[in-house]
Order: sequence, then structure tokens, then C-alpha cells
Amino acid sequence: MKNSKTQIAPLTERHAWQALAIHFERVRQLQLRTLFADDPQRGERMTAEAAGFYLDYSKNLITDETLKLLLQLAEESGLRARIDAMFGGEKINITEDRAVLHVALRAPKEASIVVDGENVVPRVHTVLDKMADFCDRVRSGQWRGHTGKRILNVVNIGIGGSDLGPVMAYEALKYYSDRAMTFRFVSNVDGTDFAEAVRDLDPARTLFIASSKTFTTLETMTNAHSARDWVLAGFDGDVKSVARHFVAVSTNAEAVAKFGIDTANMFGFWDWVGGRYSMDSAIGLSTMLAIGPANFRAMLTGFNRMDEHFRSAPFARNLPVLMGLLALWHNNFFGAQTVAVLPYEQYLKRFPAYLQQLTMESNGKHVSLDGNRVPCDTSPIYFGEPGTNGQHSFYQLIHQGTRIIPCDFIAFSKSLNPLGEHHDILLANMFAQGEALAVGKTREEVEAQGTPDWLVPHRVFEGNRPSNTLLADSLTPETFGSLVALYEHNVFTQGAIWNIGSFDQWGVELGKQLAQAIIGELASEEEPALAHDSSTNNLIRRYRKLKKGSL
Ligand code: G6Q
Repeated sequence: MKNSKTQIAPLTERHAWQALAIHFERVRQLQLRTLFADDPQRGERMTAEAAGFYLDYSKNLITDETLKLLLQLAEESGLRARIDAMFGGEKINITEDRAVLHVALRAPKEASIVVDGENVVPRVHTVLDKMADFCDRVRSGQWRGHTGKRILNVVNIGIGGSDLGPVMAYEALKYYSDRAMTFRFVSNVDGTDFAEAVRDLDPARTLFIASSKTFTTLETMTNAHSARDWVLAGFDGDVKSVARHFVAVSTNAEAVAKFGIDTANMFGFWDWVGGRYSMDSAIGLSTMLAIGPANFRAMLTGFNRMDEHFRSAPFARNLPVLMGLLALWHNNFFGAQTVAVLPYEQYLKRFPAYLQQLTMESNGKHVSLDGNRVPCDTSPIYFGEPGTNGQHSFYQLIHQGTRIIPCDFIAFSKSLNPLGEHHDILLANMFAQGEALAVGKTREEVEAQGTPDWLVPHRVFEGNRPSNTLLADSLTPETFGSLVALYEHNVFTQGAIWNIGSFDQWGVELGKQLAQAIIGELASEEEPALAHDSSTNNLIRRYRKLKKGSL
């Protein structure tokens, strides 16, 4: 294997894995109800705390022995060396020959992280300072639009990693944002996304951020060109207007200049920042514009606190490691195919959507770093909704369906918007869900309520459904940063044990290539010669006819 220093045994040949397989047969029938009854301290013992978060993992299908073996698996899988390699700037993204250094984006000024012989931390802070200066100017009204009006609207154009983090962070930290400003996010190449985002905006007061690491992404470039046309239309075609209404975030200065954006108004980042790990880089410019430089830096401090915890805490007390191992245990041994992330915090409404990319693009791989097929399932499917909304929707399946769906409950003890009894009601619901999932309701308990015999089976809750609960004091920029970093490193932990490349995304390429060919076939005046499968050929022909109204 390229770049590998230590040889790790294939997953199923590792002692801890084999021991876990034997152990699983012994514990698969254990009931959480019994585990709690037999060990009154379980709920206090199986907890850990770091960077403002309290993790209760006692409601997982584990015993002390399970935990011991999982921690052994982490050691045997070389997790410690992997973590050190990431933080040390090694090129652990081997299929793209890149370092993986989102942790450098939140490293304090005095830190040193060396890539290819260069300490990258000063460069990170130079860009942060440039962003802060720009954000101060826009927020104070010093930076004005082409006709001298103050900028009040910011539209981020980007997709995937250049969109999901910024939207999620904007929503999460809206409480701290400048409410005089409007923020919109355009990602989809569906023209509706752009049209709806700008329909009520005044070009004279609107700033576009073209966010694209490569500055070649089809969707983003298409939307950026439409935005340029929209701006020009607002200023009678005066091309000088572009400089006041467009800035770019990219690693590709040449393409930015070619698009017509002055590179003085470009905020850079580097190839060692993966798209889905880029929200702390200049890709977070919209976040900084919304919440201001000081809050943005507080968010980075939160990320950094969790980074330091992940890097240095013993695995037995390491939140991302514990969460990664527990997810893997339920996935690989109990066959759980999904994980539900359930924030009882309205501001985190986009967090599950953000996590879909973070988790599934990172660990949705079937080949390990040595090129062989992984001998077990890799990333579970992550999904979720804020509580309590989800309770009135898909929780039915979590409680009484046929599958195990491990849940992560997330909440803050103080509401940012205290309102009567709301917060107690919210949190009571979250605690109740965890309890109901773990403990369930037995046949005897249902019968004791006088339920008719025929109805009893429908009202029984088997329980034994695993969950984690994460609690923090309140949703601040800092706790938010720690939360995101917690999931980043949770993903890292799982990927390291499967020995997969968590930082590439070759799986998104094929569809992109095929689409390029099909775009021409849809647009061509002449009937194109089609050489796809018969279904695709037929669909293309049908679409062409419908478009022309000739069907
Ligand atoms: C993330 C992926 C992907 C990427 C988008 C946008 O890890 O690489 O989601 O962020 O494809 O790419 P650009 O920023 O280059 O436009």
C-alpha cells in the first residue's frame, strides 16, 4: 500500500475483531432493560465529557467487555498512528496524494503544521485576517455596491462541500447573525434555485460569493454565470459592476480571473482542505459575513478544542473515538444499516443534511486502501430531523419497526429563545424518546393497562434500541464548532478501522462524466445517435420530444 508505514492486519484477521465476533454471540440477546436493572451505575459510568459536550453512551447494546474489545480494535487498527499522521500533515488521502488538514484551519496562530516542508498555519491566518477585514467592511457599510448602496444581501453560490457547510452553519448560528442582512444559498443547477433566491433582491444591494474549490464545477459555474447576467442586467450591462458585487472563494486563481472576478477579491484555500471539510476555510465567508469575525473565530476555537481532545485524549474517554466505535459495533455486528441524528435544537435543522455528505461521501466506499474489497459494511446511512418534529413522522419505525436504528440525540440545556415551558417540554421529549427506545414496554405492562388481548401485540415496544445522548450548555459558536468536529472525527475513526480512503470521492465522478455527454445530446438540433442502454436512449428521446412539444 502506498504511503503506509505500518502494516495492519486485514480487518477480519485482527484479534480484536475476531474476539468481538465471538463476544457478539454472547451478548446479542442481552437486554438494555436488564443491563440497567443489574447495574444501577451504568447511566453515570458510561459517559464521557469533552469540549463542552457530555456524552451518555450507556443506552448502547454494549457491556464493559464490548467496550474493552472495541477500544482494542481501535488500537490494533492503528487509529493512533492515523490520527498522528493526519495532524502531522502526512498525505493520508492516498488516491489524490494529498494531506488532510482541515484541523490546520482552526489551529491557533502559534501552532505549526508542516506540509511539503512548509508550516501552513501562517497562511491560514493570513486568509482569516483578509476575510475578517472584508467582512468588517461589508458589515459596516464601508464596502458598497456599484451605485454606492450598502450591501444587505449575500448570496453564496456553491454546491456539495461548498454549500452544505455554509448553509448549515448559517442556520445553526442565525441567532448570532446580523438580522439587517439577508443570506441565501444557491446550489442546484435547477434554475428554480437561482430564480427563487434572487426574485426579491435588489442587485444594487446584493453581493455574490462564488464558492468553488476548483472553480470548474458545472452547477456552480452555470449559476455564477446566471448571477453575472442578473447583476449586469441590473446595471445596464456595466461590466465594472461585477467587481463590487462578486467575490470568489477558490483554490484556482486563474479560473477566477477568467470569470472576471478581480483576484484581489478572491479568498484562497488549499488542496489539503477537502470540500466537505472546508466550512472553516474561506468557504465559510458567508458564515463570517453573517456572524462577524469574532464569532467565526469563536467557532474555530470550538473546532480546535475538539481536535485537541481527539488528538490527545485516551480512547476510552475520547468522544469521537467512542462514537465511531459504537456506530461501527451496531453496524458491523448487529447489522444496523442506518444512524439517525436527532437534534432537539431547531437551529440545527440542517445538521442532518450536512452530515449526510460528511459521513456517506467520506465512508461510502467498498474498497480498502490496499485496493481489496472491504470484508464488511462500511458507512451506515445517516439521516435525521430535528426533534420533536421527527417524533410525529419516522420515529414509529425506530420504536416498532424491524430494524435497529441507532440514534444520536443532541440537545442544549439552555435555549437561546427561552419561551415559557417550551424548553422543558422539548428536553422532556428527548429524554423520553431515549428511555422508550432503550426500555420499551413489555407485554405484561401493556396487559396491566387493561388493553384488549388482540391489541396487546400492537402496543408492545420491544425496546433494546440503542442511542447516544449529547448534551451541552447552550448553542454558541464555540459549542457548535466542537459538535461539527466531533462528527468529523467520528467519521475518521470509522474510516480508519475499515482502512478506507475517507477523503476522496471517486464515486461522484461517473455520473458527472455521463451527464457531460448527455447535455450535448439533449441540446443538439439534429437527432443524436444514441449509444446508451435502451432505457437511457428512450428517456432521452422522450425528453427531446416533450421539449419540442412533438409527443
Ligand atoms: C466534497 C466534494 C464535493 C465538492 C463539490 C463542489 O468533499 O469534493 O461535494 O465540494 O463538488 O466542488 P467545488 O468546490 O470544486 O465547486
